[in-house]
Amino acid sequence: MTSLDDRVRPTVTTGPIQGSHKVYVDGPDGVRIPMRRVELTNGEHLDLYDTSGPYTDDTAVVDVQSGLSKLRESWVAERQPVNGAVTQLAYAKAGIITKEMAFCAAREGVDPEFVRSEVAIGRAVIPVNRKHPESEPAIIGKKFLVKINANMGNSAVSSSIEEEVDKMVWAARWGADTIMDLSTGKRIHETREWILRNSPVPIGTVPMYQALEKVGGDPTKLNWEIYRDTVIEQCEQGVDYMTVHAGVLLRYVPLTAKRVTGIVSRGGSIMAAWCLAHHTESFLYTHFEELCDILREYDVTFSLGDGLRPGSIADANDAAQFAELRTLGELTHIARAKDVQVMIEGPGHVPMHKIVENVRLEEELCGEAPFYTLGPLATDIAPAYDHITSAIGAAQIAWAGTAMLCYVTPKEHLGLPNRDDVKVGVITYKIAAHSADLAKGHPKAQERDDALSKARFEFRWTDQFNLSLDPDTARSFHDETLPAEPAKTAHFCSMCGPKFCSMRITQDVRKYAEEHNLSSVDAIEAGMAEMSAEFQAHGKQVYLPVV
Ligand code: MP5
Repeated sequence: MTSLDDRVRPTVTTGPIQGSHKVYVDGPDGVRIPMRRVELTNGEHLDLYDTSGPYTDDTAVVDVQSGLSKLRESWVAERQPVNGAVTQLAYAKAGIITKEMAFCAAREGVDPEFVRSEVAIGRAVIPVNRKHPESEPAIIGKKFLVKINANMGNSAVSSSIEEEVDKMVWAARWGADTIMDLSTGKRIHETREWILRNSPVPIGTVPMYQALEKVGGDPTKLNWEIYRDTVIEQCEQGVDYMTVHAGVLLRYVPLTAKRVTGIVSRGGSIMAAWCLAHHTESFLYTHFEELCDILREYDVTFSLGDGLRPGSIADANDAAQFAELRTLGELTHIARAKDVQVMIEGPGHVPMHKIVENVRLEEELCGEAPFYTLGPLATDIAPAYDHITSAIGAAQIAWAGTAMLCYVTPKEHLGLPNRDDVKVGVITYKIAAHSADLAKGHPKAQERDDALSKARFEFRWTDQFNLSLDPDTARSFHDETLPAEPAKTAHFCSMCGPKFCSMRITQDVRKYAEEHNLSSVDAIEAGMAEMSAEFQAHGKQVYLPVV
């Protein structure tokens, strides 16, 4: 029996990304790791990290009405609690390598013991609610590949369950490592159920949004009991991590009074309104230990929200932002002592010269808990291009040690993203994350760049497309001007034409060197000497008469 309403009929994209197919590689402890294999025309292949789930497996039967198969069901059922807890953190502290840890290790190409030790000290998290057995575990921490999150969810103005399920599958297809369902409109519970039962990646939420809906949208009517019951409801459904804005304290609210953009976090502004209306400390803060006890039962990870993040360049790194960060640090240590996994959310809008300070402070105050930032946007002047303004900041903050980047789509500040915006956001953030992996010297990151560059230099156009983050768009751009099949092996494209292709000219130089048994430098010199002799032979004239 499925819990999904059969009147809802989503259609999702299935089948492999062009030029690749799903393979499963054997990992430690009997786990099988899904990978995306790109077959190259020179007989080689490259296996890529794959977040897309069974949807890209040609042999899998996809039925969204019944949901994905429950990969982790037996893993969860087989194990006993340690010290009364069932969290990855508790197991890691006890020296136990779980199947989830083994799975993450194989995905990242590292030793399982390394995964365990990073989780044990809280520098990495594996967000895996026991009640979300469909998900394929992923590890978030600065010693691992930089991850990206894609936000979705409806609003009171726009979207349906069908659209949100489609966007979820679509985002995972293009590389989203986690997805947040930030629905604030109608049918929040049902939308989330559909997403959870069909998502191959961990799902995050902000429970406050649904709690607010339960009290008719009036923040002053909220209370701990309604919030707590909403959290339990979402834990039961299988949400893997939850944003909790527990660092917005009553005394911090006045610190935002002179800001250019005030409080831009939805959760943050709701809590500030509640604290002011009741002139009482936030119930998220005063009940934090109880909240830990709930999350611990399910192994739900905290994503401690940055309710006071800067929403403009002018407000970056101000007193309100850093006061909250200090409180998030205090809460991190409380949660960890209770064996609950923790990530810390970060900004926002920050100019480039103020980015690194954010990471250093977060690491110091929050004991290196994985940092999870929203961009940041490096400038405020480009609405409609904020996937780019934010990817500039995201690449830098990831390089400095941020573990997960929350994407920003071209619709940011303007409207709810559609399917096309979701893809642009995901690809843009894969660029930022991968650039940081390269700069951090992740051992396997450069393999893909090298394979693509080699294909480019050797005019293996199809391989160049297939190795790219977005093969469909790369191919269609090329084919816009040179659609014929022979152009797929031609030694030029329409950018420069046949005579001006630098790569072809370089190849000619190399060929010349080989034929004349010379090194490249010798070949250039020999070639110049040959040209010089020709020049002399023609009477040293720069311009020769046309014959
Ligand atoms: C939110 C968000 C919700 N947009 N992105 C992440 C990574 N977490 C949470 O935002 P808000 O505005 O703080 O409620």
